[in-house]
Amino acid sequence: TPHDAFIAGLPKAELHLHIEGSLEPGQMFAFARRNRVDIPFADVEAVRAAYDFSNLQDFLDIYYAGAEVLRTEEDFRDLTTAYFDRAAADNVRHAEIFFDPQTHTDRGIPFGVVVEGLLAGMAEAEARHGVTARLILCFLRHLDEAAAFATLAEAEPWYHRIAAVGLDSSEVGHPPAKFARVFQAASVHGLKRVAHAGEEGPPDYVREALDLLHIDRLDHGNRALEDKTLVTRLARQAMTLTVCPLSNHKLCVVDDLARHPIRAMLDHGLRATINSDDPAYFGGYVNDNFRAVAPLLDRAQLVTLARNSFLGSFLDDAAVTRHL
Ligand code: ES4
Ligand code: ZN
Repeated sequence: TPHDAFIAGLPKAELHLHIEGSLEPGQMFAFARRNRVDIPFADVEAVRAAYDFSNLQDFLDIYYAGAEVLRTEEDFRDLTTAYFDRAAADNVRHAEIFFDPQTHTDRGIPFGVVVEGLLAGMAEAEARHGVTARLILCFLRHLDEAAAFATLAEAEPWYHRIAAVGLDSSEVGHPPAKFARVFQAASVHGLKRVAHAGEEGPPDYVREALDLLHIDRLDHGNRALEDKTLVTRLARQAMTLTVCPLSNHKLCVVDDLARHPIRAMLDHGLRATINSDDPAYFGGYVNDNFRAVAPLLDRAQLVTLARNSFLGSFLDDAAVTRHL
């Protein structure tokens, strides 16, 4: 398409990336082999064939199964360096990556193994590519408040290495209100706050994320568009939305990429960004996600999206200015 070279050349930040969702099928087999873990797939083609989802839960079941091959600090380090190699190739200059500690600690992998592996990968990526990175600790919202508090406590030795807490997994039935006290505690420890909201859940969940979790950034937010008052509020407060086009299509949040609401979001004055979410599962990295919606946009809007990714990042003002 005509915008391809232009998209590739834009410096970008990625603000919505689940590192466990960057596990490519080939890596899944490599980690399974070296850790002697059984996986229920014959080959890479069989894995790809299983990636046909009709909603978020369909995907999550397979995503949590895939994460079982991740066992050692080296696995988390290698997963992270591989993601950053691909991101750097897309001219991603900064990334704020989610991790799901409960997916691992609930299998007996120590919190420290996970986070030290990720941090080692981030340091290696910065040395190789000059790309900067931050960590966002996500709580699994299908688990209870006590489990989230326990995870926050386990993270205590690493608070200075973690930029923010987030909220992910099965949205409907697990409203932000369930985690208001955990997010309050995280903020007392100096952590910023983000949450998935309005992906499958209603506009009220977005409002709760604002009012009860005091979020600094909104992950997805698609369904906020159903509520005019909410859109005005998000625009007025310059809330960053981390939008994920290929994810939206694969999970049937959007039935046709040609009708993706990214254009409407920008037209409403929302600070939208483009992100890959779980690139190994949804069919592409950041540039693929830009390309998926590029037919709906002009060059100025592509620039706005890339610029928004730095404005919406947790980099300090001086670093943001250097990127713009
Ligand atoms: C996720 Cl797309 C999405 N939504 C909610 N939770 C998630 N965890 C990983 N990917
Ligand atoms: Zn996500």
